[in-house]
Amino acid sequence: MVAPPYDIEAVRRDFPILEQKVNGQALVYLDSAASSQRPRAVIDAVRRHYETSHANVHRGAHELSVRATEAYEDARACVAAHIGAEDAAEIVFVRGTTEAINLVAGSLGKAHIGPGDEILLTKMEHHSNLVPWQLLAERTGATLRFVDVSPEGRLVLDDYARMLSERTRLVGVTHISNSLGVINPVREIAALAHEAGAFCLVDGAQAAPHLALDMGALGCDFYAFSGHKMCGPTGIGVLWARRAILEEMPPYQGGGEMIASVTLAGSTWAAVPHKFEAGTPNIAGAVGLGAAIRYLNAIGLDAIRRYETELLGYALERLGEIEGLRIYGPTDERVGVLSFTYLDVHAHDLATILDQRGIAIRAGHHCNQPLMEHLGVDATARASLYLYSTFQEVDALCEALHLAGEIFCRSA
Ligand code: 7TS
Repeated sequence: MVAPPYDIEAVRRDFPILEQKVNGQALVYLDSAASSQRPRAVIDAVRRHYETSHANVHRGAHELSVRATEAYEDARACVAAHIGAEDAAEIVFVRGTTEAINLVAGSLGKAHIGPGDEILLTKMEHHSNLVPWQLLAERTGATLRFVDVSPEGRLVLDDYARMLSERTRLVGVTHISNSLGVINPVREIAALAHEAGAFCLVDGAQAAPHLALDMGALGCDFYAFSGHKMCGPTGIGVLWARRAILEEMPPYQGGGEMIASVTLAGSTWAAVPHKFEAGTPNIAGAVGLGAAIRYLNAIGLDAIRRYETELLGYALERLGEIEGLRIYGPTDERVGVLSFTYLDVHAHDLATILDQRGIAIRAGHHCNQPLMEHLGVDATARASLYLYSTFQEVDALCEALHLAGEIFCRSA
């Protein structure tokens, strides 16, 4: 084992929640793909905002409102720099990935997608990159089509290239699957979508926590992610889109903050991104997300990726030694989101047994029901790793799985 690229013990001390015992055992938190934990830097930034700077934004009539507006817009600039956006106006704050995708479906979808048009998705999409398009298809008469997933757990790219046509209006794809852990070649996917004249939306919920992102290099049109999976608060997320596209899109929700002027006869819209931020936004959430990004960058996403890759290799090896355990997804081009089935133990029973030992994993369909059907399972257990996960935690997981296997075999 090579020395970790950062001081893992110091990083763990940054996360107060990890210090506790659960069910009498040291907490082993392996559910970061559902929601990561927050470092003290984020908790403190949110507390400081409420203690010193909170007021409503963009109203500017008094000092606190000016401070709150500056903090909110600073967070936007921080996100823009972090993902290589050309302009902070390309960052729309939303509740999370789900709302970002609903925004695109509700706005661009309504304006640009009609009967006979096709929306091309994949069989590995999270429900939040599927159901908004189903709703849109119902309303508009558009057709949804789905790129296949290979037995190894990768997108079948030949299939994708064949399915694209002049009818394809939008391609929606997850950057990293929340069940298979696979990293999809989104740059190539976006380039092919553009050749066919389609927009490309990337669901970055599982990628933003792990990968250094550069919107210019990726080449997609929309990129969505959530703060709470990358050490930030819940209820804050980001839709990035090219400014020219955002300017063309009609508003998503109406209300305060998003207008230039209102009369009883009609309204005109504020400039982007405010046109898409109706109502009082999650100001403290944005401040917390800015703090999370600064925290991750202080460690370095490349260092985090190197450490996680090392840890993932170890986890794949150790889990691979357990008889009767099957891991889904490829062994390379992936992150440490590890879905598995074990003997005939139901995933929920497995999660309960592990929880008794203080080990938190997720069990279920992971909002991936069509993918589960494709894999021929109802549910999987899922252990997910992040920058604060350790080799000892992987050992604890494997030990607990051995124990669960023994209990199961005795009772079977
Ligand atoms: N897309 C992907 C790929 C996701 O993994 C998730 C959440 C979402 C979208 C939705 O994000 P939200 O923040 O708007 O809820 N995934 C999971 C998960 O795997 N377990 O819990 C939530």
